[in-house]
Amino acid sequence: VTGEDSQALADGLRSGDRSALARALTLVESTRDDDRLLASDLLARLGPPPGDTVRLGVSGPPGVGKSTFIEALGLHLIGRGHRLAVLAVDPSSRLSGGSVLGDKTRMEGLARNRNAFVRPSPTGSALGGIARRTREAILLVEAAGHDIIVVETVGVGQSETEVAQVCDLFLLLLAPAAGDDLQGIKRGIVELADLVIVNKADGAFEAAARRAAADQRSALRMMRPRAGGWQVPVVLCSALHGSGIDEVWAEVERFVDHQRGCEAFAERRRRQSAAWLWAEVEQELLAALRADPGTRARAGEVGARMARGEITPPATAMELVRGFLGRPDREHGATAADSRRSGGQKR
Ligand SMILES: Nc1nc2c(ncn2[C@@H]2O[C@H](COP(=O)(O)OP(=O)(O)O)[C@@H](O)[C@H]2O)c(=O)[nH]1
Ligand SMILES: [Mg+2]
Repeated sequence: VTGEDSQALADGLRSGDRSALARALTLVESTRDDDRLLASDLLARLGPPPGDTVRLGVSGPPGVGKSTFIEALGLHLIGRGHRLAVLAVDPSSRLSGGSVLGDKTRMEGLARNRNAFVRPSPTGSALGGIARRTREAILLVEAAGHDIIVVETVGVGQSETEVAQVCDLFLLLLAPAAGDDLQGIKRGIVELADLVIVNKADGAFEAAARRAAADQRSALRMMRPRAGGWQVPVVLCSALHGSGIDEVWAEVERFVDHQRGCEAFAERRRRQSAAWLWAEVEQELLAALRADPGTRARAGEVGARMARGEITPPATAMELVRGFLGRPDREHGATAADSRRSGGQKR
């Protein structure tokens, strides 16, 4: 694996070669050490990301119509001259064998369109979590000239918080179920939303959808406003019939203008970069620690004593890390801060 390979890949994807983009995405999804190195080299060769892209996170309970909505919104945007990339995030796909097929059939129009690129979630575990792969994938599709990035999650918990960390705007899709109930979506997830959409506002569901939207509006008024005083709007749409899609996009544009106007847009990306940096530091440190023979040996030695309760995992962890950093501190009660005060010399 060489630098020329990653340069060729970078050139290929920047020139719009779809197979180069697909290969690059496979590379950032890989957890192999040599692939990680090449991926990091490739990302470095892409240069700074274009500043005028919009990254949308789309979330909501399974079956609410996310894929149908993304298809409708995506085709609408392509009609307006945009280039779209859809990245699916599905932490369950490893177990279920993937929702890949379902998604592809609901996004047929996009899958066939040359101004769109649809990437189903990879199977297999993602080292470093969803956020890491998704952040890298976003940079790749942006370098390939896509200006609107949609990240779809399955909407079952942890993935929402991770997706909210990588997008400019977090869009929550709800649909009226029997009895106007909004499918028990967690309050914590509603609090992440910058825009709430009540889908399936059509046919037999329409009246229920209107009531659900009104309920959401009053619930949202009770929550504290978002960055820069943004009041989260609630929009009705029918992804199936394509109604309300214009209104949704108008609200997205209003949000982006609002956030750019008060610097919140750039600030959010800055915070996300900082969070990414520390997540990477964590990964690197942990990988180095786990690979360190001395640390492994010491961890093995203390196993039996830990099992007997003679020493605790937290104290042992501290000792292992200090040992790894080359400043074992055997004094009882000493902290990392103490050893910094004493000059932090290797003892
Ligand atoms: N009536 C109605 N059905 C919809 C609408 N949007 C999606 N559906 C249906 O809801 C089901 C789940 O849609 P899908 O997009 O796969 O949901 P996802 O799991 O959230 O991605 C499918 O049968 C869709 O045809 C809508 O606006 N109105
Ligand atoms: Mg879906």
